Amino acid sequence: MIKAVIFDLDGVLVSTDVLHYKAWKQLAEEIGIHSYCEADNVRQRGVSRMASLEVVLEKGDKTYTEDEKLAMAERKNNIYVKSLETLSAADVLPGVEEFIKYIKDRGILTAVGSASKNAPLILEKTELLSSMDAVSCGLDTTKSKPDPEVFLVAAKKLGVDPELCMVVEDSDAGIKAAKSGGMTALAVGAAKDNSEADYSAESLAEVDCEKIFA
Ligand code: B16
Ligand code: MG
Repeated sequence: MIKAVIFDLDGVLVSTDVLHYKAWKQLAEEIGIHSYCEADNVRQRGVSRMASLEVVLEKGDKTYTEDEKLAMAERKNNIYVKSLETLSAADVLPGVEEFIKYIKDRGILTAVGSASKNAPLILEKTELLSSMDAVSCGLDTTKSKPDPEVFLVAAKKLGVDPELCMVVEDSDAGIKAAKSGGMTALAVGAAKDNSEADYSAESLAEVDCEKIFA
């Protein structure tokens, strides 16, 4: 029986991956790395900001100090946050509103479990914040997915046992995190073919809710 659903943010509720990509691309160009491309961005999905920076730096041949890396991550974040200015409820992915209504009508609790330190800002701008009973994000955690920390913090904030939580994820690292945290996993989008997931669908609009919650 599922008592709570914990949603990943980027790629599940809203598609900010293109904005992340554009900001990393701008930073890469600024530091003379011209080969960073969209295929590299796929490896940054669900991964922390500093780990994402390493994906960019791998494409160059220079080594940097920790302080230089922190400054680059901050620069990228400033570009990214600026691009979030125009984000609105219109950017919420198809099926999200209906899925949240379906589970809330059945008394199921909702939370977000996202690696992003910008999750509260994104939830506010997309008007999803009021639909969530708890938010667990990069500000609450020290370990990145596939570590289950971000989802375990969400379950704790909700007061629900991990075994009674279902995670919705679009990254393989996130599915691994959900399973190692003892949770049910619903894979969508890029992770839909992940064999570790208990359920899968193209997007939240395509989920067979009766099968999962009946
Ligand atoms: P920030 P998710 C993740 O969001 C993104 O997929 C990933 O590309 C990004 O590096 C990470 O958040 C950290 O984001 O720099 O805003 O703290 O999929 O876990 O919701
Ligand atoms: Mg994601």
